This record gives sequence, structure tokens and C-alpha cells, in this order.
Amino acid sequence: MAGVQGQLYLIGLGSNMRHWRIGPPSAVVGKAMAALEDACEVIAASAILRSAPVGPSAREYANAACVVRCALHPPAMLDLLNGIENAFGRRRIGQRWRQRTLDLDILLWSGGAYVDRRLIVPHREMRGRSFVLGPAARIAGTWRDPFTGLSVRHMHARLTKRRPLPR
Ligand code: A4P
Ligand code: MG
Repeated sequence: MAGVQGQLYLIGLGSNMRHWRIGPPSAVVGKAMAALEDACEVIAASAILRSAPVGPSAREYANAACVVRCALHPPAMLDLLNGIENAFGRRRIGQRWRQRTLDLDILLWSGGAYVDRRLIVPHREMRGRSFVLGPAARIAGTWRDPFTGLSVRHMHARLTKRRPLPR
């Protein structure tokens, strides 16, 4: 997917904690999309879907994805996303995968791959997670992983068609 002007990003959003003012995780994700809209043009936004937690947290997540266009290059985009996470009360302390008010990930970027000390794009866990690929496939199904060449729709289909091995 190539932008005529600016950079295109596929962003993954997730929350599994109630925010004292905003409300339940689905409302947090909705508000986060609105916050993104203040800085970027939101070209497509998925529905906000409920998903069972992957990892140690017991609480259900709300997940969504959106495609945004903006002038920011990847490091500045990460700063923007971290700023929004912090504004929603996320604190970077304690164990990884603890409950979080809001998690914003850069899944794909129109420039292809980007790697530096803080940032890896495509997101390293994207390919194996249906809570990421499910919402993403609804709005960016034809966007391809620059490393594998597989489209988001294809990656999602592979994941959902996977059957448990016979015993
Ligand atoms: N970072 C590197 N690459 C990226 C990228 N592409 N996008 C760095 C965003 N950040 C990136 O992230 C840690 C650091 O990763 C960032 O500061 C940035 O420099 P984090 O969001 O603070 O850490 P984290 O989220 O605790 O770890 P991680 O590995 O990002 O967790 P995930 O992958 O975000 O997964 N189950 C359901 N159903 N739904 C969920 O949304 N989410 C998680 C967390 C677990 N289980 C879930 C869900
Ligand atoms: Mg994250």
C-alpha cells in the first residue's frame, strides 16, 4: 500500500483495563482512535472487537486496527503513540504483558521494514496473533508483509485455518 502524500501506517490498538474516566476497554480503544485522528488522517478503522487474553492476564481485551496517513516517519510515529498511551494512564513498570490501559503498536508501514534500537516494523508478533490480524484483515486485507510477501488477509486465513495436531 503506497501513500500519495505522507506515510501510511497500520496501527493495532488494544486495551484490557477500565479507565476511571473513559470507561471500559472498548471505550478506551474508541477514544484512542479519536486521539490518533487529532494528529493523523484516519483512512480506515475496524470495528472494536472483544478477544480472549493471550498471555498471563485474565481480563478480556478490546482490540481494533486502523490505517492512518500522516507526515511522521516511524520514530516520530512511535513517539506519538507512546504519548497517547501515556495520556491514557499507561505506566511502563513491572512485568511485560501486565494489564494495560492502552497498547498501540505499529503493525505495518508503507515504507516497508524499519528497525532501530526502539522500534521493529513489521511488529514482531503480528503474524501469529488473530487479535491483531482479525481487525487488520477487515481494513487492510491486501497490504503485504514486506518480509514474507503475504497479505494481511492471507496471514489471517492461515492462522484461523490452523488445526490442532492429532494426538
Ligand atoms: N516497539 C518495538 N517495535 C514496536 C512496534 N512495531 N510498535 C517497542 C510499537 N512499539 C514497538 O512495547 C515495548 C516497546 O516495544 C515499545 O516501547 C517500543 O519501543 P510495549 O507496548 O511497551 O510493551 P508490551 O506491549 O508490554 O510488549 P509487547 O511485546 O509490545 O506486547 P504486545 O505485543 O503489545 O502484546 N491478548 C489479546 N487478546 N489482545 C491484546 O491486545 N496484547 C498483549 C501485549 C498480550 N495479549 C493480548 C494483547
Ligand atoms: Mg506494544
